[in-house]
Amino acid sequence: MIVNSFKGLCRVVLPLYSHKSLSTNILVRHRAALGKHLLGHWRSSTSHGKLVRNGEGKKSVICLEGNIASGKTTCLEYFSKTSDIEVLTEPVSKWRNVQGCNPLGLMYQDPTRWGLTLQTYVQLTMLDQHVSPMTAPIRMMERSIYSAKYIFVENLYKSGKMPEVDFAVLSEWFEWIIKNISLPVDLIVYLQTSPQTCHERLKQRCREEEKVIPLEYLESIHNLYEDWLIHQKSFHVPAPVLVIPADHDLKKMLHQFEENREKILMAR
Ligand code: TTP
Ligand code: MG
Repeated sequence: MIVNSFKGLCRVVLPLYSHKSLSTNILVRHRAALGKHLLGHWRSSTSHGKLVRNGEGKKSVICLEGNIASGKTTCLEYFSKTSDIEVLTEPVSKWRNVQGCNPLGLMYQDPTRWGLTLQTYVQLTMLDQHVSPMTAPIRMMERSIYSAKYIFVENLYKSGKMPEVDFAVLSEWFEWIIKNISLPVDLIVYLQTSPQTCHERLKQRCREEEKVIPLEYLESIHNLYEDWLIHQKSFHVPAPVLVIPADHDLKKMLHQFEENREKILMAR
């Protein structure tokens, strides 16, 4: 089921930095650093003096979304066997170990203290994935910078576990990023599960940090996902949504992935 067709609005952009509050010195250094990072991967668009990635229009980006343990990695692994697809799994290992620290574990132990720390790092690592040069005509990636903000940050804040000032700082960062940097997404594949199924899978998988996750947490994440991608009443949806029911066993899921192959890979 394709839920909506909205695409491309935030397709641009690293503006040439002319923000009044930046000093010339910072401006020059900023440009130089950006130039170094982006050289070869980006070009200035002719119309608005904005930067977009070379060949961006010819490639397609598919983001896999769904609750914790909904089967995103399994789906990615399945499609990684297809040629011409680049698969980017979520950088969970980084979230568990950044220079010897474990922000994911800390967040689950004390969300109020460490939520901002984890989510700042998640936002950085997701941004890094979105802007990294594509190595194939199709990219499939696990989650997106959008769900990190619209689902996880939102959940921490709404449940009273993230202080208002932390939420405000993260929100300003996020808004700046999506306004100024091109993060094209052509299709969202939503693996739709019941929170109960995810809870069962979590228990089986037994990731150390996640042992403390109660069913209610998965229910909150589920509701935020449904409001965003199914009812489309909470936040901007950056691409059309393909929904795949994902409560089934592995065999049936693989079958469904195959059945949806065309729809997924024709995202362009
Ligand atoms: P998931 O994105 O759910 O990855 P997964 O590998 O568990 O899912 P699947 O089985 O479907 O492949 O997230 C991994 C962990 O990171 C999980 O405990 C939730 C947490 N997390 C946050 O706390 N904040 C975030 O912004 C994101 C994206 C994840
Ligand atoms: Mg995964």
